Amino acid sequence: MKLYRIFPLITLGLFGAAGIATTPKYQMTLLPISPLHKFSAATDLNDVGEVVGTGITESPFQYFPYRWKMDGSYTILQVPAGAADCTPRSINAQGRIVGDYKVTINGTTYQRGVRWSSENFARTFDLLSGWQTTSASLKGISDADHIVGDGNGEVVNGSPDQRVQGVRGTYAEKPISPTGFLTQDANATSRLVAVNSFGTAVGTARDSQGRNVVIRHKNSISTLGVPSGYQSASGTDINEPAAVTLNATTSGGRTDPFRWTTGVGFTSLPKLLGTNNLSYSALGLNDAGEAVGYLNPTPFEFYGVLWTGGTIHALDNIVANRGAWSISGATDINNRGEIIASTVSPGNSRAAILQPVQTVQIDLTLEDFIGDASQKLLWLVIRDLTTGQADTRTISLPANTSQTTITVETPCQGPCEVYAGGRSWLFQAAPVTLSRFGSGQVTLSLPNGDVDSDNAVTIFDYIQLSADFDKPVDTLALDPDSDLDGDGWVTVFDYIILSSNFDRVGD
Ligand SMILES: [Ca+2]
Ligand SMILES: [Ca+2]
Ligand SMILES: [Ca+2]
Repeated sequence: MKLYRIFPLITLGLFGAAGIATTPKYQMTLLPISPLHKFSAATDLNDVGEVVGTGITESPFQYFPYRWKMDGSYTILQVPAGAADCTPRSINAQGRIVGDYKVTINGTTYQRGVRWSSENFARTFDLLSGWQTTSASLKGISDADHIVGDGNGEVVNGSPDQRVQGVRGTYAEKPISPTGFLTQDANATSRLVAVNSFGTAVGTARDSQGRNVVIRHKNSISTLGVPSGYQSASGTDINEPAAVTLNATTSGGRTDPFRWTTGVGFTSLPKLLGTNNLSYSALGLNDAGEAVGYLNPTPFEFYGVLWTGGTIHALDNIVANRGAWSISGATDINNRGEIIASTVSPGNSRAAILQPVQTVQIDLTLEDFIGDASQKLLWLVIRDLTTGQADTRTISLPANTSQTTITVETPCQGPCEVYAGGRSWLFQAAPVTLSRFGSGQVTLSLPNGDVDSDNAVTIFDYIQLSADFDKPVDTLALDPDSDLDGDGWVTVFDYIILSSNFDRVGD
């Protein structure tokens, strides 16, 4: 939890790598947590905007499993009986989740794997049944329901094997199968941390020279080795094209970020200018090959980074609204370019989602209005049809106009709907598709006549207008919207507007 910012960031933003012409722009949202929890951390996200991680209490530190959705809601997931420190590690497109928890039996603490259905039912408390396991964890689930992780205690010839090894299976079936080791010495270990929907997993194992090397596993375990000149390496993520992120460590103890791709092999990921001697870790990868991770110049300093378009960005430099929060790391990036990050401010540490910023231009007309539109607050809602996220704000038009163009930035992306309405105007919706960092345009013309603001022009609007009839608007204590056209009086012209839109219902 101790994440200090003491490293001067004078070089950030001065990266000289060739690549994209425009700087990506991101918006940050802290993920909500229960008032019972102080800190939070995110571990994984899927392509429909669901995030998993933990809410954490302060004294003592205890970890509770969370699933967040982009509609702003969260669920504290069911915890196995007797479990402590329950952590979801991965979520797939179907909303299925895997992770681990700790349980203490007769004074000994065991770690065990767990999986949750999309309905929040913790399905498997006895993962690795038949093993005498003290340590088991599920680390990854693919969109095709492959599960990978690690565990010890496989019973071989009647006795448990205490060496940690990779395990894999599918969401629906038991038991989980062991992957074995690269070598058969007493210190052998293997672990799997991520899997793609073709069933190819990535992880780390000790080889016959005692080095940690990057491994893949589909039908059997195989080594990718280590980048030339490095002492050890560990795999961190794999995408659908089977590219891998990994980190390699020098004899001097510096860790460098790499990608491995089929037919190419290892490629080092760029560093921020002037930081070549500092350690980096690449943690998460999307299908386009974008990666996220962190720079840690000392064991206590962390700065989140994004690799995209052949260059690197410090996340602090490309997030528009982070306020007092610094972005100390990023765990994964999905195919929409959304990033789960850890953020720190003095005394606190919270999980956040970073989303690409898109732009929408709305050409807006308030029908049948000649008054001062700046006095009429309206609602504008941009809804992301993929994630359910609703970007809601109030708007007002300039004085003495009933028509204007409003340009707003939004984290909504892909197929979206734009709604505007409120006061005496019916809500109208228009579809728009927003490519990442792109822009779109909609035209909305809002019918007038909804005196009581229930988004329909009905007899009740007629009754209210009748009650206010022939009065100046400044004498109407409760309902100035009876003056539909904004000329200051409730007259026959307002009746005509209401009549012409009678029985209409807003979107
Ligand atoms: Ca990933
Ligand atoms: Ca109405
Ligand atoms: Ca009027």
